[in-house]
Amino acid sequence: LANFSVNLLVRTHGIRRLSSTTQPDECPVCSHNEWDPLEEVIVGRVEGSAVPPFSDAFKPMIEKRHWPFFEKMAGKPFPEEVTKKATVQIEELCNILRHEGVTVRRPEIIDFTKVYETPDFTSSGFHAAMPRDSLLVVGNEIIEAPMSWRSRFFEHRAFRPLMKEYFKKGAKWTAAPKPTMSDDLYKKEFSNFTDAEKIKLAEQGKFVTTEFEPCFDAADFMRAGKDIFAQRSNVTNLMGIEWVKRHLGDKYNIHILSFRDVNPIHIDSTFNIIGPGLALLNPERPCKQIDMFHKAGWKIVRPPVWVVSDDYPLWLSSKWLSMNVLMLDEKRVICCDPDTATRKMFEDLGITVIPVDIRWAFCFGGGVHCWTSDIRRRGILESYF
Ligand code: DAV
Repeated sequence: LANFSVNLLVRTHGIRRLSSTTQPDECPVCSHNEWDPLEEVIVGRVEGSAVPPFSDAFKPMIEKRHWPFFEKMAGKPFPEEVTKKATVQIEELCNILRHEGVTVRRPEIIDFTKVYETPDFTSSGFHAAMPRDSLLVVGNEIIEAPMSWRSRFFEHRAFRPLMKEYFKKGAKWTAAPKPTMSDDLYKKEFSNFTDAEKIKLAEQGKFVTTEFEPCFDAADFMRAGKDIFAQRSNVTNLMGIEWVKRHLGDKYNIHILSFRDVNPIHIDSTFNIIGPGLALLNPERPCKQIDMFHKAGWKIVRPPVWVVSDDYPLWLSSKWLSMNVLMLDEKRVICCDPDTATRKMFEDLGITVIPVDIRWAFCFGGGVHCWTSDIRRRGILESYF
């Protein structure tokens, strides 16, 4: 009976939303920014995931204390206990999204332990847990990012049934040029550097990836209508950003941002735009171009440090996944297990927090923003900058 009432509630809610709103564009894919009212979202899956091979591209991004884990587990499934707990927590995230009237879509379950070989390398896979990393939605178009880790070369396959469906219904579907991911794309020596050296190298524009060929992860791009903010990171190079810029053309302004960050990978735990002219900036990662936002009249908020117990093995990220939040609209945020300070920050901004505990899912490298990719938000292309 309980299940039945839940279903009914969701359906009624869904119908009410549909009838009371007008989608300006009939295309199933339409999202211009990170905060317009969310209507459809892809939520990743942890089932089938595998620990990536401890490659030259991957190793420098992992904290030294986790190296023994990766050395031992490379190519194997992630520990079952953590996978199970994360699966349950992500199911709960999906339920919460449905209750808020959002259509939730999921990728296929794929066995990522399977080894593959290209003319340039041999690898096994990673996961389809973070659609934000691999799918860049710009208006009616979905761009499959080329990625830069060999373990993510075939990740797009988990999303292909959805891509085909969206394409049939009118979406524009693009696959960015696939890198060879040959040895020339990586600086082998990078894992030998200390944190201080890596910060210095980043300031000189040097990262694990070279400029041998374009590469990027979608999560290094943050959308605010006609302005899109990108960072050169360990997984996104300048050629990759240039490819996105030329591909999107004059309709969009692509700005490159840089931060003081020992391990730049994905912009959304560093700089997360949560409303028109409103962004969260990681207080430990100052932005060199921040004045341009002040000049544009934006409000830049530095979130508090999040307290998460060390019982959660954050193998692939920092604790700053706390600011990796998903906006349901300008006034509602889905936020993982907010502490008092985080809650107060949102309340002071007039934003209602919808909490969800996905701390076990954090262990796979991403927060709520990473775990999702918005497919449709109700709104039009505007300029906010
Ligand atoms: O801790 O800034 C976040 C990675 C998100 N995919 C960090 C890494």
